[in-house]
Amino acid sequence: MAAPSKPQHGAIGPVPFKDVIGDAMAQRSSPEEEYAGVVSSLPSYPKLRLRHYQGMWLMEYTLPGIMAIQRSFVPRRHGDVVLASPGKCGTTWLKALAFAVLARGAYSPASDRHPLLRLNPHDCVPFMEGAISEGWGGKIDELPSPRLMSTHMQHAALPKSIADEPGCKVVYICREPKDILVSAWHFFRIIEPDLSFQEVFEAACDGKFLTGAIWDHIIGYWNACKANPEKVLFLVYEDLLRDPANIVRKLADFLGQPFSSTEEEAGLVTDIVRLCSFENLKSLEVNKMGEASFAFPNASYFRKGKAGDWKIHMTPEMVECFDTIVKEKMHGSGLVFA
Ligand code: PAP
Repeated sequence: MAAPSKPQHGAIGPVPFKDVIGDAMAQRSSPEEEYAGVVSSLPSYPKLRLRHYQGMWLMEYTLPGIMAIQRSFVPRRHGDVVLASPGKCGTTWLKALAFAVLARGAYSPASDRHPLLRLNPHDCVPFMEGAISEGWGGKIDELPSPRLMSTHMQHAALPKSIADEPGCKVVYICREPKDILVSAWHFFRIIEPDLSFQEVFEAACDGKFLTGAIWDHIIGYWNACKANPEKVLFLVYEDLLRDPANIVRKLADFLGQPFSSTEEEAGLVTDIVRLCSFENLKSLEVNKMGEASFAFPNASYFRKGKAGDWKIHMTPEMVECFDTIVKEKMHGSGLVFA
């Protein structure tokens, strides 16, 4: 196993978030107390640990972070990159790919010292509202530019500094909504073993999901991408499964770091795809054991890694009901999940 290499003073981002946190537990500060009163006064849906805030049902533990971001998120010069998703759509994969693409100058994707070989992708790219809720806001501020971060916030909930700031790019990933439900159920069962798929399904039909109504989440970023494709890149997990190399090139172009012909000839795209593949990441020691944050083991981020698992979890009635809702909600958007 490669030895950890701490980011050097004056380092260029992105650098692994966990290396910046280091052993600085003492420097942790929490906005939780400040927002605790507000959060506890919000309507709750205990089964999924949700609270109703700004018209959305959201994971309770992320709310202090969301409130802090909305109040005071400051872009760090130009170049911040925010990876966004409703959750359970391949965020872990996107984090690995974006980190490998943006950090390829410092870490060759073929190197046996690459940070993704010793750290879970969530430890390389901080989940903003989660990390801030846990008291790591100061450490996110410390990350060298360009910073790479992630969020599950809906587009309508983003502060202007992320949604409108031209220097802050957003990469969104979503997937077939029925697979989101299935993946979320398997994940959530780790902390709520008695939760049935039926319960997750009914809640989701009612707009109660971990990050707000799934369709609102997707449509928000879809419209933002249509309005400003230079600012928001809209990706779909199934496209990534079909042709990862193509999406990696698209990602690098969008982030202003296209692959040079020398890099193409050297096979960098293939190296990145291989490094971040489901099979490779899942097989790494760090991802077989160890806990990232929020009580979920690293292994829980690598379940099946395939499209269409809903077929073995949903009855024809469930499929019909959910497809009808999604179709209605997305009507007129031009977005269709095949
Ligand atoms: P998060 O919101 O908790 O971060 P996220 O990474 O968005 O989760 O989604 C997890 C899904 O991505 C899992 O799907 P599944 O439950 O249907 O299996 C997980 O297996 C899949 N996934 C994670 N990493 C990869 C990867 N490298 N390639 C393909 N799929 C992946």
